[in-house]
Amino acid sequence: MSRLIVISNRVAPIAEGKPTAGGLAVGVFDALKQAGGIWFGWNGEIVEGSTPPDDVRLESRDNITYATVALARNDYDLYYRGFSNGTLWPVFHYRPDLSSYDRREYAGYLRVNEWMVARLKPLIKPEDRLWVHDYHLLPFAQACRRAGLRNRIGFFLHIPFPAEQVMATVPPHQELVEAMCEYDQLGFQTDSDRRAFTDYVRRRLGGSRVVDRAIELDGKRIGVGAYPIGIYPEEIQRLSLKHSRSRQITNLKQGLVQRRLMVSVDRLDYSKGLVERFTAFERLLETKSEHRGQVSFIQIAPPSRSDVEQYRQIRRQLESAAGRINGRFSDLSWTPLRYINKSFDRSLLMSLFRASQVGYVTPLRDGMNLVAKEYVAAQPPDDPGVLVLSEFAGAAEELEEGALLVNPYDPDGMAERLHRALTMPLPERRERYEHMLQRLNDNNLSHWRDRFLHDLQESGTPG
Ligand code: GDG
Repeated sequence: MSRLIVISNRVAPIAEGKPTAGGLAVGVFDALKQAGGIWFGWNGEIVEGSTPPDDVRLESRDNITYATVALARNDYDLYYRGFSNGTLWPVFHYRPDLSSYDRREYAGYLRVNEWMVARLKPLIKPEDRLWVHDYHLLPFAQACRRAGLRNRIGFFLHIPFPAEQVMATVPPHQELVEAMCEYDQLGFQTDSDRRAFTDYVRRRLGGSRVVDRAIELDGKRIGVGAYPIGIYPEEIQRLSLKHSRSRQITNLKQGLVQRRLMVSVDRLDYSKGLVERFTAFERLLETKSEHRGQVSFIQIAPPSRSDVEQYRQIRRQLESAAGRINGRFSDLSWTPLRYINKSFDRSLLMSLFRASQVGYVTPLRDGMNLVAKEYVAAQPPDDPGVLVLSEFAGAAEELEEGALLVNPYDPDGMAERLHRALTMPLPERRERYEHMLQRLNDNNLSHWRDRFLHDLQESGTPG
């Protein structure tokens, strides 16, 4: 089999032969280990100034070569902080109001994509397959073609693809979608995202024809599919048991006595709907007084992208909401909300999921949301908790029959669903859990990877 070359903005840090980060990193790592190949991308290092160091750091372990580059401060500002996270991220999450556009940043984004291709090119053999990940690298294939690379190239978008009119708020939208059409195979998280993309191509890029799971554009056929990313449920179940007798979880359970626990874990990001979630929890305590003193809500939110203003703003809003709720409802022996701004060990998180009666996962928009899937997989099968899930998370397309779906813009509706989750009888909880677990097993992480790589293999006409 030909080598696999994975390209992502960040190359995940590796500890003890396994990536320390969640879903994507583990899936990519396993695929690479099987096929053998290269993982190329930024190593997280920023070098002061405007000239990036040209050297590629190579490190080989197992079957994988990690090929990483540092970014110049100027490129980090334009490509990463600017166009990727200041323009694309908000628009792709349906928040054009939070997006800002600057031509210099866009030019920097294109330039960094080309620069990365130039660094990677000497490492590529003609028969290698390339698999590019996420919105930082939309024009990567175009830059590859311009550099003369004729390999098969696939792309997977981890975040939503917005509806045509929303996409059109990014000034160079057409150029970007045309650049995406230089890939041989495109992958989206859900069928709605796939449709949003093909709608754009059909309506805006004249002369194209959308056929079954592919688009034809200027005589070229581009595969377009939905590949919902999964997890390894058994691994999560195993991790969730690792800490079940640890001091931290035991202390937590002792502190709760008869209380019920609700848990949320998100990067601190406005797309995750944390303010709306806090408001709905407050509404629950207002309207259903029986939960006062009885329910504890733990929100873990490690800070992210704190050098982008919108992220600093959301942090201030949450601090104020958490203070208000606790000020209003706490008493001497009960604090309703524990809002924690730091990250935790993965297995401790999974044990916390297991110890919680409600997984409260309510993004305003999310490509998939792996926390929702991990919460389900971590449950004790004989006494599972309930997943309260936003209808705007990609995961809702797979879990709609088992989860209690909510509209995160409706605080009263959310409070009602929370009440229902907290009072749901065991037989219903079990039935819902078994349904969801079945879906997670049917579409685990290997399935996601294999389906994408299979379609990439069948796609395009390289050479
Ligand atoms: C993007 C898309 C899509 C969180 N806090 C800690 C921690 N985590 C882990 C979670 C989970 C992962 O990070 C987060 O994944 P999500 O899917 O929830 O969200 P994004 O980071 O926004 O990811 C998303 C995903 O890509 C994959 O395609 O699902 O829609 O936005 O695994 O458990 N892990 C540890 N400590 C923490 O404090 N160890």
